[in-house]
Amino acid sequence: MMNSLKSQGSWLRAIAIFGLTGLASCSGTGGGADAPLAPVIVSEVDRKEMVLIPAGEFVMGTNKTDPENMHQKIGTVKPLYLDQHPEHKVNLEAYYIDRYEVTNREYQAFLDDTGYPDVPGNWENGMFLPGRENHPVTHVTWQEALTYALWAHKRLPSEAQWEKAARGPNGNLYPWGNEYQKGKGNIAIEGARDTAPVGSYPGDVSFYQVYDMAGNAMEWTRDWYRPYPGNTYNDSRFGEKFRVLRGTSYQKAGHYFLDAYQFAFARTEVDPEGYYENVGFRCVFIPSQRHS
Ligand SMILES: [Ca+2]
Repeated sequence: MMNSLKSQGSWLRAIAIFGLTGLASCSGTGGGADAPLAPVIVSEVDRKEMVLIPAGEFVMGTNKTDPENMHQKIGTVKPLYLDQHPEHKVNLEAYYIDRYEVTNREYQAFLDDTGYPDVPGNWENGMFLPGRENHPVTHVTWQEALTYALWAHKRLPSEAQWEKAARGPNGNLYPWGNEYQKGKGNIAIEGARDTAPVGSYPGDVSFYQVYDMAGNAMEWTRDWYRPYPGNTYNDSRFGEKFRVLRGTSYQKAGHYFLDAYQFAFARTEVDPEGYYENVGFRCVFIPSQRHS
């Protein structure tokens, strides 16, 4: 990953306060508080299609192990799977999640509307490159992604929200099922070796019809890198130092092409002040948190 740092100032806090007081803005949920939730909505601010993930339990994490010590063979610091232990059930209230990753064009609308001062690091002269309007925005820090989410009256997904949307109600190992199938997503050498327009890999789709959860850009979640309840793996990196990315990406470098990183429960922790060429995001909206 390419990584560098950006500074954040009081401007972010200003929009955060605005966002937290203005969570009321998605259409299509259909009237009163007791009305059934629509399966699909279009959010009013960024006009993105969002898919309902119904309330209920799902399977999070895994009990897989790495008996061959593959992580030593590939030279990674972190043992495989241990930070994803144990497999456990999580009950979430209903929420909506963007069907697609946030695109360059959508991020441009955010910049135009807010005057936010920092543009993604791969843009030129304040604009994304020609022909890339529907590619996922990348090179954005965690706080920039969060600021976009607040502007759109949404939130960044928790790890649990992201993982449920990817695995579905039956705990799929991959968004599309339990068997890895090459070419399903824009992943490493199987794909475009670059970001692709969102949704352009029709096989990279989850039970809930959410796209690009295996590949294209990795995605920020709002969560710190912490152990799951009942986890016994003692990692000094746990705590409020790193934010968790979910999914893998087009990037072919490093170890991310290995099977262990393709599972829908895989976690990648990174410095939230960095920005990365293969990291973007999508947002969630929680109907019960709407203001009346
Ligand atoms: Ca993705």
